[in-house]
Amino acid sequence: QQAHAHGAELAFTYLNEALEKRVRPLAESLGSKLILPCDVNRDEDIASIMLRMRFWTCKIDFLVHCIAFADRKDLDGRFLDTSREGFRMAMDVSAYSLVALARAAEPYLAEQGSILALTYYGSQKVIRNYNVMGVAKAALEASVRYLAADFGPKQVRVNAISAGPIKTLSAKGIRDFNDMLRLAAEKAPLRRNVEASDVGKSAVYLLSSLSSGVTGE
Ligand code: IMJ
Repeated sequence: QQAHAHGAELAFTYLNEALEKRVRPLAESLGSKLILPCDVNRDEDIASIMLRMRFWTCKIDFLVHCIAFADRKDLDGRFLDTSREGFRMAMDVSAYSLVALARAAEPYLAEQGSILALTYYGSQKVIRNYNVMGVAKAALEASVRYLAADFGPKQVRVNAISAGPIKTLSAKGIRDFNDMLRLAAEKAPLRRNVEASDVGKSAVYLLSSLSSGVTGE
C-alpha cells in the first residue's frame, strides 16, 4: 500500500488458491495488472513469472521477498527435534528462494534497482518457538549480504527489514504470541508495537533512491 501510494506499479504472486483469495483482493485494490501463481520450490514457476514480467514491463525497479515457511510442528517445542526434511523445507522456501528469485530477476532489474527481504530477530537471538525459522532467517540475512556484494557493480542494492512482532497470517496460531506482543510493546522505546504500515514506509525508503547508499543491511 505504501509503495502504491508513492506511485509504484506492482505485480504480485501467490502460492496456491487458498492464498490467492488473500492476495488478489489486496493486489486489485492497488490496481495491480499482474497477479501470478508462483511456487518458489519450482524453478519453472520462477522462470515463468520473470518471463511474464518481461512482457508486461521492460524493467523491474524492485523485488520484495515476503515468504517464509516451516512445518507447523517445527514452530513449537524443541528446535532439537527438527527433522531433516523440516529443516530443508524451511531453508528452501524461506532463504534459498531469495537467491533463486534474485538470479532470475537479474536480467530485468533496473540499474539502481533494489531487492528487499523481510526477516525477524529470531535469526540473532533465541526466541521461543521460532526454532528452525530462526536458522532460516540467519541464512536469509547472510544471503542478503552476499547478494549485495554480487549486485553492487550493477548498482542494485539488497537489504532486509527486521521488524518487531506483528499480528499477521504468519503469526497465526503461534503459542504465546499475544503475550509476546504485549511484552514487546511495553519494552519498546515508543511503547507500542510496529504496524504493517510502519514496515511499509521503511520498505519505500529501502526500495527507492532515498536509500541510495544503503546495501547489504
Ligand atoms: C513464528 C513462530 C514462532 C514465533 C514467532 C513467529 N514470532 C514471530 C513469528 C515471535 C514474530 C512470525 N514470524 C516472524 C515468522 O517468520 C513466521 C513464519 C512462519 C509461520 C508459519 C505459521 C504456519 C505454518 N508455517 C509457518 N512457517 C513460517 O504452517
